[in-house]
Amino acid sequence: MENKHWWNNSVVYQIYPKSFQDSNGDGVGDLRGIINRLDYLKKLGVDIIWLNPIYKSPQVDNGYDISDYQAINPTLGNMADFQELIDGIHHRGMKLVMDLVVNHTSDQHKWFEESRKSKDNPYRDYYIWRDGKNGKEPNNWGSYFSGPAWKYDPETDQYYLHLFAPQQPDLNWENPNVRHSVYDMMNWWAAKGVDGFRMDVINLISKPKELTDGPLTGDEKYANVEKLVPNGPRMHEFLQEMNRNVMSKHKMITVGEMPGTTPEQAKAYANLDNKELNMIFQFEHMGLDGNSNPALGKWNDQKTKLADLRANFTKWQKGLMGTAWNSLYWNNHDQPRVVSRFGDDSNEENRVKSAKMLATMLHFQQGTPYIYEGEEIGMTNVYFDKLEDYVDLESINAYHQLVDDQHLLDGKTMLKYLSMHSRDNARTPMQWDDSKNAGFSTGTPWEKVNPNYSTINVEKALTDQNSIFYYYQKLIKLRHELPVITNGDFQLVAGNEDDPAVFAYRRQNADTTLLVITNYTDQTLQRHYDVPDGAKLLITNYADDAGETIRPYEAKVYQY
Ligand code: TEU
Repeated sequence: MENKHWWNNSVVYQIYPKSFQDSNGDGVGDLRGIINRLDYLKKLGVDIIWLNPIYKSPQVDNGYDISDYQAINPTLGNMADFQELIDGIHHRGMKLVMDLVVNHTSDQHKWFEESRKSKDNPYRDYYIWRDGKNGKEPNNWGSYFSGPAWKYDPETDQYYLHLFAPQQPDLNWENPNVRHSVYDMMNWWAAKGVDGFRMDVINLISKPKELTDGPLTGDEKYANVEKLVPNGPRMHEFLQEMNRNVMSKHKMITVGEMPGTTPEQAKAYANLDNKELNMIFQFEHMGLDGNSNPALGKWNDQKTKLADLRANFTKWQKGLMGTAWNSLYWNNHDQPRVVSRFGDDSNEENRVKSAKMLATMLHFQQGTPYIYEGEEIGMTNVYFDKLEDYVDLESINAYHQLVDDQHLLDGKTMLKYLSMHSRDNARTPMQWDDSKNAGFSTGTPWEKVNPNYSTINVEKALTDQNSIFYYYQKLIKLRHELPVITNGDFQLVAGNEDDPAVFAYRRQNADTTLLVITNYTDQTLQRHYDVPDGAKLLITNYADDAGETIRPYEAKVYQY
């Protein structure tokens, strides 16, 4: 089967620019730093680079609060640097995807500065303003970052909606001027050569018709907007309009970030008919750990069970097969590091083995894999043990709400949960070598470097043929070479449904079968799988094949 789109067998590499490479010693990564590392990414073999937001921003939420969509944040560089970056990417045969953050802007965006001035300002309706109710917020919604989702603005005696921080007011997508301003801006970037967009919380842009109170469960103080807002009534209309105005005019790749989305919904958003988006980021496999009290949100210390992970991956693989397209990811700038969360970073051998095993489990599925910076060398969570080390507003706010305000957790427990789930785990600087600050910066890094950089770094990975880096390089190469990874059917191996330790599946097209076997545990196991004579061992994280003995964190793939 021919690939339908240019990106069908591509692999994406995600860069968090603030943490990737600082070139001028100010402690913050920048565009020139990325330019200087393009050959490294080329060596890894990725096809597409996705940059987290690089636009002008007060940095309340590290660039997800944009004050000018058509300017580069000065700490990262300028438009000339950007041009050099995109040219450098294209010159190496790679593509560039930008972050598109249009559910909200910064409160310092000129639209909002106008909007808040008066009720009859032409920009008033760019945002969502409501009167208070009995001297309180218009409804009981909570923001993603703790506290209420409304902020009172004395200037006009009304509240505005902010699903994230108060400095991130939500845009009013009901207003056609908002929509067309966004489309114009997207076309402006496309004209600069941008090859696609990763759309931040795009399934939140269409709000429910009535902004009414939501139910409170357990100890919740505010209603959970994740249950109320995603996938609103005009979502498909807006995305189709965006597609007609922007995507249909360019050779683009789009991925919508969509918390709270099921395979059924994904089929409409990322249908192969290409009327809306190419694929979405869904979150189901990110929420399989968790706890029974909804008020604690994502904060817990549970490890995801293989049975849940397998059931979920299988559901998505089968659910979208032939009708829509999956994105495949283990982590990103909002999630803990994959090897710490799903694997085993307790010792060097298990870290390397489990990182490769998890990469195998994911990269042989159908969809587009995303590799988050540092994943390819097995970077781990940083495990800060003091609140003062945390930088991320989500983590700090959650601590204050759950410990100081609601007294639902003691400080020690919350620190443990933060050390496992805080977004800061993903945001510590990229570990390039064992020199000062891991070679990230000659200045003081904006976020502390993980102290394990002397053992885990790029320089070391590149000198070791058995490193995680070369394993990822091979996985990427296999995806480019073997159509079955892109177009093959997905089947769980018979009897694997109930296996608590091993995930085994087949991918199959008319001429090739792959049998993927991954041990999620540190135990040595015995398993029988039918492997035809003459099957070739395509890739493995051990030096040899022990047949029916499956060793700790072993991964192996047969081709026949
Ligand atoms: O994240 C959206 C989102 O759903 C997050 O709240 C996510 O669930 C949380 O970070 C997990 O802990 C996007 C961006 O990826 C994130 O960095 C931004 O802070 C957020 O949108 C607001 O723009």
